[in-house]
This record gives sequence, C-alpha cells and structure tokens, in this order.
Amino acid sequence: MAIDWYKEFVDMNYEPAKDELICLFYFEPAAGISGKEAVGRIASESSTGTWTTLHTMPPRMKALQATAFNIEGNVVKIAYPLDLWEEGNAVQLMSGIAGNIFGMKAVKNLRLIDVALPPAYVKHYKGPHFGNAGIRKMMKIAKRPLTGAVPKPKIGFTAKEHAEVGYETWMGGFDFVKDDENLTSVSFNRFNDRVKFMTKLRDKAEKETGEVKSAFLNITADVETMKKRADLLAANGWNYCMIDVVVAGTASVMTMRDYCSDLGLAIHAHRAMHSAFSRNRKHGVTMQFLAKMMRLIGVSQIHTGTAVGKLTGSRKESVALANLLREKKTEAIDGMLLKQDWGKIKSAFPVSSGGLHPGLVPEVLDIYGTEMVLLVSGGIHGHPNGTRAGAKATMQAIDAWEEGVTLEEKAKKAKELKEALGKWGHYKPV
Ligand code: CAP
Ligand code: MG
Repeated sequence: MAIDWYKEFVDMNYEPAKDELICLFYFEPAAGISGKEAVGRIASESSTGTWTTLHTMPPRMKALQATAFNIEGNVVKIAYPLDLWEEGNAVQLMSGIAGNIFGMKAVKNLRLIDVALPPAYVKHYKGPHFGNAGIRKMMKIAKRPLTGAVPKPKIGFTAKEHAEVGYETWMGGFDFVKDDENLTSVSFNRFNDRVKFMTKLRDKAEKETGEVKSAFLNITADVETMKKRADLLAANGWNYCMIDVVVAGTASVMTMRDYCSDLGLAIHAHRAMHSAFSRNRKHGVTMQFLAKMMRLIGVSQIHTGTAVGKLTGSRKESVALANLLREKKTEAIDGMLLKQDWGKIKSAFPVSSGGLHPGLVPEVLDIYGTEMVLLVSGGIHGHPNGTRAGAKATMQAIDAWEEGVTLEEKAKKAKELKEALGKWGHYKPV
C-alpha cells in the first residue's frame, strides 16, 4: 500500500484553466529528494494534501488539488484551483501559498517569487482608495515626483521639535513629512501631541507657500488604537496615514484600508521587516509578492528601494516593483514576475527611500521616472545649511533632471544644490 501520494500533484502536461492562480517558486530539493518529489510536496502541502494517503478521499476533492506543471531549473510553476481560496481574504491566500511549505524537510530552500491572480480572484478586492491620479489631484501636483522627508534622528524629538523640523521640510519645498517606522506614540512624543503641533505648522506652511502640505503620521499599533489615531488625523484635516504593514500584519492593513477609505485617508505603507523574509535570494518571500498583496488590499504607496542608497535591492527589482504598483497590466519578467491584469484595481505609488541625497536624485529618477514618491531624509537634514536648504537642494536636483542638465551645471545657479554637492557629491552610502 502506498504511503504517500505526492506524485498526484505533478503533471508536466497540465494546462491551467483561466481562473486558476499560478505561483512561481524557486526551490532546492533536500538531499535524496528528486525535483519532482519536491514540487509535488510543495503543491500538496499548499493545497489539499497531507504526508500520507488517506483512508477516505472523496473523488470531488481531486478538483481542489494544486498541480506543479512546469519546472525550469530550480523554478517551478504551480496552478491552484480558484475554489481553494476565500473571496477577498488575502490572509488565507498567504496561509496556503506562503505557509507550511517553507518548513518542509523535503526542501532545502524555497522562495515564493510571485503569484498571478486571475480576474475572478482580483475582483473581490478593492485596491487603493485614491489611485495615483487621485493622490496627485489631492496634492495638486501634476507631474513631478512627490517629495518627503523623515525628521532625523529617527526617534528622539519631542512632538514640538518634530513639527518644527517638519515645517522646515515643507518650507524647503517638500510635500510630505514622514514619521519614522519606529516612531508611534512614545513618552516624549505622544501621537496626539504630534498631530496637534504638526497640524498647526502644516496650516502655517500651506498659508505661506500656497501649496498643499501633508504628512505620513505613523498610526501603527493594535487595530483599535490605529482606528482612533486615524480618526484624529481625519478630524485635523489630514489626507494620509502611515502603517508599518509587515509588522502590523495583512489582516490589520485590510481592516484599516476600509476604515481609512471612509475617512478619506490614503495609506503610506512602510515595509520595515520585509528583509527578514525577502533578502535571502533562495528562501522566503519576495518583495514583489509583498508589493502585489499590498496593492491588492489597498495601500496607496509602498517602499520599493532605491538601488543606489543604503539598503539592499537592485535596479531591476526597483523597476519591476514600481511597474507592478503603477500599471494596469504587469508584464512578465522571466523568473521574477508573472503577467498580471489588475482589472479595476487602482494604481499605487512606489516609494524610493534610504540613504538618498540630492547627488543621487538623477539616478533614482532614471530608475523610477516621475511617477513616484521620493524620500530624502538624512540627505536633507545633513545639508551644511540645514533642513530647509537640504529640501531646496533636492527640489533643485529634481528640476535639473527634468530640464535635462547635470547637477553640476544646475548648481552654478542653485546655491543649496551646490552646497549639497560640496558635502556629498554623488556618494553612495553603504
Ligand atoms: C530612510 C528611512 C526609511 C528607509 C526604509 C530609514 O532614512 O527613514 O525608513 O528608507 O527602507 O529609517 O532608514 P534616510 P526601505 O533617508 O535618512 O536614509 O525604503 O528600503 O523600505
Ligand atoms: Mg525610516
């Protein structure tokens, strides 16, 4: 009598139906396990299987089995029947395709690269509330990149000091002031106080500049607390909030997406902790999968790397992530991304952040184009003449790129940019 039935989950002649979900995995079988045995176990454990044959197996359940149908080197495609998945429950999807399988002894390494979601699955999600066009309208910015900065040091300012740094940031021409990922409501800088001071200085900056000014205030906490913080933001005329989406968890982001929509708040998604599972090229879950899930459940923007700054992530990856968030249809990239039709799901902005300064702006814009949020933090507060000058220098660098002139050329008539280049040049932080 057979002990297991993994081979029933592998069929190299299988043609997936239009409404099936297709996953792309990188896998390395453990010693003594063949490639087919390994992928059979991945398909089994992420759908209907268990480690052994069963006494009772109603025949209709055959239709719920996942099928590994294509192996190229160490990359396998697995098809999952639509009926396996609860409508609109991204958390359940992850429990399946990004769940037990990572711990199986039969695989030495396993990485979920991407999932292609059929229209029949996507239609149960709402996606971002505003879309990029909606955000641009709200911020009154037609074409250029949206700009923002985190007060640095990242935590330590009182609420009042924080808002004062924010004011300088806005006055230098930036659109957003962003809280840092580890700043929520701490003893010396309570969320409520920060909102109070920020609101006052936002109104002042808006009056003085005639521009729309906003902020990504970090509401991350348990869901009930996040709701209260979102309420406070809406009551004070804010149009955004920020959530550390990985640590807060998919379910809470889903709840907050709806709550924030009702309040007219866009969600800035900080991805702190993503590298714990996305950095290892052989094991874990890729950033493209996370970005895809976050667009699906409806954040308005999410960090996607810089390629040239202080944190890991290649140029190819940043471009792929940016397009995945912005486009109506995502084109496939071999071994990296599957084709995706977003249907009615609106676009989200990629956010480039981490170790940027004016001297790196042209490279970032070459990578991203202008449909992005550019965050330059240390790179404005470290300007020889302070925050406001640093923000000005960054805006001058953006202008230079848009005018098609080098930073050095632009700096001849742009004092702040000249000073920034004097300190950092085109330095790439490590
Ligand atoms: C950047 C930052 C952001 C990271 C997040 C920081 O500050 O505020 O959190 O960019 O990483 O704390 O490091 P600087 P990613 O501009 O001063 O470097 O965007 O890769 O998710
Ligand atoms: Mg940060």
